[in-house]
Amino acid sequence: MKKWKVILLILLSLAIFLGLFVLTSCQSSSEQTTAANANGTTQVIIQGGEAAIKVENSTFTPSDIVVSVGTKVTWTNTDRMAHTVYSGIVGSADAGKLFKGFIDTDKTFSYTFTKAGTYPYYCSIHSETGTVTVK
Ligand SMILES: [Cu+2]
Repeated sequence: MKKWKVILLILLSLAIFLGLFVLTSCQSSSEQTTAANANGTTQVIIQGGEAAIKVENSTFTPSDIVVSVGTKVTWTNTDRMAHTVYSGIVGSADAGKLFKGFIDTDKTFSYTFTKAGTYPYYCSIHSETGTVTVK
């Protein structure tokens, strides 16, 4: 009788442990995946409908993100100075054609990417750069 109770208790705790493990592993895989590139930069893959990029110390963080079509990307400026988010490459003919955002301190700028492609962007004031890859 006693042995039977011990076995039941072990089985029960094992079931709880496995349940928690499955639950936590599911949660971590649904939101975002971070992988290091060969060149040492961090690429963040966002699978949801929204992505956030911070502008701090004149740097876009993360600078390279991969999002799915239809994702709204929001840049938040936490610097004491203003920054801009211009689509394209500095000096190119299509610079600032797709989007052109001015972000003051503690303000945000958002753009929803509706087509697949690679979208480089830059700050027209300090020339920091980033890339949004839409898949
Ligand atoms: Cu800037």
